[in-house]
Amino acid sequence: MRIDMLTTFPEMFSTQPPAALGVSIPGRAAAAGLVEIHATDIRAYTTNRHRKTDDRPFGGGPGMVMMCQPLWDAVLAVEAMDPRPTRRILLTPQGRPLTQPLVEELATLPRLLLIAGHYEGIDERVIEALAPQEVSIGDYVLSGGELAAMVLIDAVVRLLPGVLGDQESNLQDSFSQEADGRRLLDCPHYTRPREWMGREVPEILMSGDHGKVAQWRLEQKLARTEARRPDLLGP
Ligand code: 9D3
Repeated sequence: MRIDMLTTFPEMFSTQPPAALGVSIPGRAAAAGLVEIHATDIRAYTTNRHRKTDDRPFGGGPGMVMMCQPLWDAVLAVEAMDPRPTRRILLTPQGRPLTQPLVEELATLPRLLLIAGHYEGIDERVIEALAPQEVSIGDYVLSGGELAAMVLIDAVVRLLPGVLGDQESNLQDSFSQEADGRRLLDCPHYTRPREWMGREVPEILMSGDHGKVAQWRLEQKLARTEARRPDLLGP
């Protein structure tokens, strides 16, 4: 998969350690060539004397608004760098919430083009013209779309074929599906020692009965989901 990131902070998207996308699973995926992440500075596509990407909002008010021209030209130029069609995605608080089903769909595509704003907003006319899919990562306020884009990249890349080893298989994650398609929170996990500061590991995990262990884990997942995230279980 090729991922293009359009941003005024391209240096945030390094795939070399110790950058966030340069270590752990995304770092390994990049090193193995399973994903190519290209960060493009929107500022490189400015045509004005001061290389400005933003301007004051019509109608007044605080903050600055990203201008149409640099972003439009950057998108068209970056798309022309590779023949594979892009899914255009704008990271914005107004977007559709990112969920595991959306992540799974994005992981099947050959090429993503992610756009992050680091301003109060982006001129609505260039959003209309680009018609990107608008995505949010949740109901809290970030300083810009870059960290949201990194969250999306991390979630997608770990699903690409060949990225996860058997040891890290995603089949049993939080938000992955049970055999019946339900998405549940994960069960508790334990490792050695058997007793730590007076706390014991649940006896059943020591029994060697794999059927009983699987049943206990499912019960734990259900109980936790009901207690912490009843919204996941539906009406
Ligand atoms: C305080 C400014 N807000 C006024 C109502 C608007 C606003 C503009 C830009 C709030 C945040 C941002 C920057 N955030 C993102 O670009 C962003 C984001 C987020 O803040 N939360 C969750 N997902 C995302 S995706 C992009």
